[in-house]
Amino acid sequence: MTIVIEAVKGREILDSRGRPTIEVDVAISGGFVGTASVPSGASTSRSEACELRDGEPTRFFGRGVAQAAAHVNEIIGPTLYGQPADAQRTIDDRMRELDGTAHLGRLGANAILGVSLAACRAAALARGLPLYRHIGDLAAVSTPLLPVPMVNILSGGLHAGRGMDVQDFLAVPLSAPDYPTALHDMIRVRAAAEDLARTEGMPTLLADEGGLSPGYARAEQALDLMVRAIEAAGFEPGSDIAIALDIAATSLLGEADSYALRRSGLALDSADMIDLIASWVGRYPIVSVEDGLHDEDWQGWSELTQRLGDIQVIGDDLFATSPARLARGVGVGAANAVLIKLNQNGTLSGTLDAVALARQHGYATVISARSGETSDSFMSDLAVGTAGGQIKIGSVRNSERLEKYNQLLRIAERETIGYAGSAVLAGAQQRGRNKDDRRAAS
Ligand code: 2PG
Ligand code: MG
Repeated sequence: MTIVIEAVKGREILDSRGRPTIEVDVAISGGFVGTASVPSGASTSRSEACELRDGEPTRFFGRGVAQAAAHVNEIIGPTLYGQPADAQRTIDDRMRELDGTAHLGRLGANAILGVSLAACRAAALARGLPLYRHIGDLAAVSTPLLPVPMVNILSGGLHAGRGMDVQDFLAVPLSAPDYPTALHDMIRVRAAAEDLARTEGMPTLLADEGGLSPGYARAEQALDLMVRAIEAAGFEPGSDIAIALDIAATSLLGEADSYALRRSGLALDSADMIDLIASWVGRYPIVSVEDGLHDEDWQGWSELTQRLGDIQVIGDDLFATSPARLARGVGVGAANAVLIKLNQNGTLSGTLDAVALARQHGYATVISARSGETSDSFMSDLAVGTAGGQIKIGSVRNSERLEKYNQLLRIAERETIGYAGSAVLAGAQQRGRNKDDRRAAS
């Protein structure tokens, strides 16, 4: 039976920061309706797909998306009526053609992504399959996998009023044997960090992704707190639970390509930044560093990747979930892992292409939320269906985050689905070998 698109409806809703975003319903034959909504970042790459905002100062401070919603209703919808709903790539290609710009700025990547995801969900319903299974078919991945969650504990940067220079300090479960245990471990670390912050007179108010924002001037203070929280929760730092950083260096750019770490009073060039990051990695149990340098510092990225050796080096703003940028990175040895954000790319098919390319070149993938989110848990199914390996949702607070963690719990009830485990982190195997060598030498 052919299932075809019968109606497409776009609307303006509000996200977790109270800012407008797009929600779309796609109705298909058989009475199935898929609904999806679109996230929005604060620390954005200069290369990500274009989020269309009205710029009308009297509505939502210029952040309205009424125009993007109108594009869904008046241009994209009518073009797709009668098209097969399960032909995801054809739908996505048709929308790219219709837009006609490289970054989807005419119709808006927010409009296009909303339709792309809602159509996918409607097709999954029509096929009677869980969303992750349908996504697995689209991605040609036959064995779904539950991802390792890297969980936000402390925030600074654009997620917390620049209270700290580094944007996010995250915990990574290494020893948990399954997803529910990993999530429970993260809850324990988050609670311990909050207890320590309270006891030490730090604020316990929440940053944009539900983490704490202690506002330390120096990253080392935050790293110390992370280590103490891991210990206070009863874990061995570096063996049971490790640390990941998202430095979000593009948003630190000061004058003449220097990095302005204003809270710590430093102005650094690329080589100094690499030294600073390497010094943190040498002193703390850090297993993953994201966006240590800005999104056009390709030369610096190759050096950073070599220098950090056996840990995970993630490109977020650098790659902007663009297969072309990822291919360039592979060519010059920039990073060994890629952050995957649906709205940086603009369509589901384009996002799946980025995941496939990463896999082909041995880059690890981390499926990621944005700092502005909705209750849509599509990304959880994306992570499982593509066997993405790792997921970054934010902290274990606030419904827009918890809905995504909870969706993974629901999926985890199906015992046929395995758990990725910490071996999926880039560099993990090399780290293991180095440890064995050290043991043998002593
Ligand atoms: C990031 C994301 C999520 P934002 O930098 O990785 O933490 O933040 O959505 O603000 O780009
Ligand atoms: Mg990032």
